[in-house]
Amino acid sequence: VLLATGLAAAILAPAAAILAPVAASAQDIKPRLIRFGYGLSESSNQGRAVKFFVEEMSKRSGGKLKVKGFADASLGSDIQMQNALIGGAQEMMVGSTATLVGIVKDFAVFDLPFLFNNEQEADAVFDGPFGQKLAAKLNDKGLVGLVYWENGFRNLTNSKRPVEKVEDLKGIKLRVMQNPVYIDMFNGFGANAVPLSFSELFTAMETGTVDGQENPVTTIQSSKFYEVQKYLTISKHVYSPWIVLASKRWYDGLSNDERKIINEAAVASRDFERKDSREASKQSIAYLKDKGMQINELSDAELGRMREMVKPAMDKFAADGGADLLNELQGEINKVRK
Ligand code: TK8
Repeated sequence: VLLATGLAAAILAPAAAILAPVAASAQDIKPRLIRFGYGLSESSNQGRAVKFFVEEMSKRSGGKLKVKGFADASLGSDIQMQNALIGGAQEMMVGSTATLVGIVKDFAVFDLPFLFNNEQEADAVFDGPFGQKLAAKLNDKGLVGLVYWENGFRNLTNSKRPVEKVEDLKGIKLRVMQNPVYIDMFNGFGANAVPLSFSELFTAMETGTVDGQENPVTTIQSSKFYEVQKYLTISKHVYSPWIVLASKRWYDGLSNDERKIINEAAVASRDFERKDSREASKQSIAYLKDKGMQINELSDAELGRMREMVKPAMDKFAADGGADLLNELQGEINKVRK
């Protein structure tokens, strides 16, 4: 049988090659439904990029690979979805790398504050060998890390008072992602860090369970945080990526052609998402001001003080076995800076 199949393939191959540009059917693609979960709303930058990915997958597979996006954490929080992917109950998702630290601890290196100066440095590191090496560590854990999208530089909001100096954070109950670096960092600044999933955040702010949070301006806009938060402080304390993940169990069962389509559509979605997010973020400040938020920027002097105050959290990360990783990351960033 094998021989016969081989022979048939050898005879058919030239014909398939001729037909290839016309028909995706010459490729080994089965009709599939792919559930793609995410935490933000459909109208957010995340939602727009998922929509782009859905369309790319359809185009590239002749309509066979049907991706369905599930917005607003309707399939679960980042951590719940990661587990669903590992178990094979869900095919794909996008979420913060910061919530992956329970699975691959090394991702915490990206949560350390004030590493990247701009988006171009981030792109080079995430798309380069360092970002790829970390993504590859997910393979043993049942996940495939496809591409990094931009979440963006994170800024502070709260309902209590303007934060002009770090002391203003004192006693503020600040929601952070479920990640030890964030907890240490904000406790170090004098806030009371409260780890919580993103899907619980709006209600927590509305009911006063927490006073504030930190996220990029695009998210503050698309998740309507301005309805429950008065003060926005531009601090850009961390550059935060999203990562597009696939269930390894599911991905391994696909044909080479199907995997190729997914990988290429993921790269196309990355390029679309970064461009779109960067354009959108330029409009966000004016939008949020218009919605009644009081906005201030932290001075360089104040940011310098924060860098000092966060040293214990950095040292703890290094002492916890992260020293080499941090050095390596800083080395990669320096390469781009040159
Ligand atoms: C959305 C999250 C969000 C992240 C957070 O699911 O939790 O604050 O910034 O984008 O991944």
